[in-house]
Amino acid sequence: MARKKIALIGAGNIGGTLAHLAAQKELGDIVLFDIAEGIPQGKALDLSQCGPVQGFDAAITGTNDYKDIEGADVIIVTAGVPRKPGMSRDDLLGINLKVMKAVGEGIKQYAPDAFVICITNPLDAMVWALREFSGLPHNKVVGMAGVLDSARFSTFLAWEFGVSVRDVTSFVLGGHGDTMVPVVEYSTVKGIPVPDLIKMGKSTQERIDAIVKRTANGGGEVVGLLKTGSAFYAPAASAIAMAESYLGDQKCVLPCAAYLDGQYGVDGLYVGVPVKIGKDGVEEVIEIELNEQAKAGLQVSIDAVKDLLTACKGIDSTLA
Ligand code: A3D
Repeated sequence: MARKKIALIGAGNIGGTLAHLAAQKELGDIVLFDIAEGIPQGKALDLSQCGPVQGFDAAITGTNDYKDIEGADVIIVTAGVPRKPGMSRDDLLGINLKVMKAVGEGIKQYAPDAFVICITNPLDAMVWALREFSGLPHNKVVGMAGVLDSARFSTFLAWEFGVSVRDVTSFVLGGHGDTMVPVVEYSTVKGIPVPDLIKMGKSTQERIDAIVKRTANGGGEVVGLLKTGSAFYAPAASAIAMAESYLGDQKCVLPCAAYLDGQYGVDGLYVGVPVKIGKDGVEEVIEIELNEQAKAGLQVSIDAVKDLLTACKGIDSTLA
């Protein structure tokens, strides 16, 4: 069987971490692409030299030429600019929209059959624009945000309850931004919903509310500490989980920014919802019952995504 090919567009902090994780897991051969000359080549060489120590066989190459992504099975896009302290994700819109155009055209020309995972911010708008520019089917282009946001929520819940992170399941819906909706009712410790744990005296509503708030600001908290960039280890791990579900036809249910055509009453937008990822990409959007508060939160989030798309259309007339 031919080895799979993983193309990483953007060889910065997340791109380099993605390459390391994909190599360790032997997901396939890896091509690191960046416009910066020397960075993808240098990282590829350094990572290749991990192989003998760590015992992986993946071929890792760096390039500045889109031709080298030809035939990729999975493409993960991190190209663009990350946040600095004081910047919102939306401040990145104008710069990263141009980047999505170049990346989308490269994918369209060289890897139209790939499963594409977008990470570039502002996520819900960039994944939509990338899909538009690439022309790939909607089920083959998806945004990574919910897996990371849920991982942040789960981490804080595990700390709160003093349990293993493996026992915590949590759900975050909506856009990747301050309007994201962590759904407490669907978040559990070994199947016990968080509201029941509050009733059992294991935490209080106030403490859970604070965790919800911290989750929504999870990226900003890391940016504030790093000062020179944004989170990259957990974002990379999250995208790799999505790639593995596709490559292995695992059919994992993962919260992702997926294209909605009617589900949750939304048409023509990418919004964070639970989806099933298997060999056909996004195989199903799972519509869960939401309480009134979550519905209202989701609507705020959807409106914020709509505003971003209007801004994109104002910048690039081909998107209108
Ligand atoms: P960084 O380390 O700066 O890497 C970005 C790379 O993109 C750099 O190496 C650039 O040279 C490269 N680049 C810029 N323009 C182009 C282009 N036109 N073509 C190809 N490469 C280009 O950033 P990072 O890896 O930390 O973050 C990458 C993106 O992910 C940013 O937009 C972040 O905001 C975003 N991000 C999203 C999440 C989500 O959960 C959605 C989390 C963390 C970061």
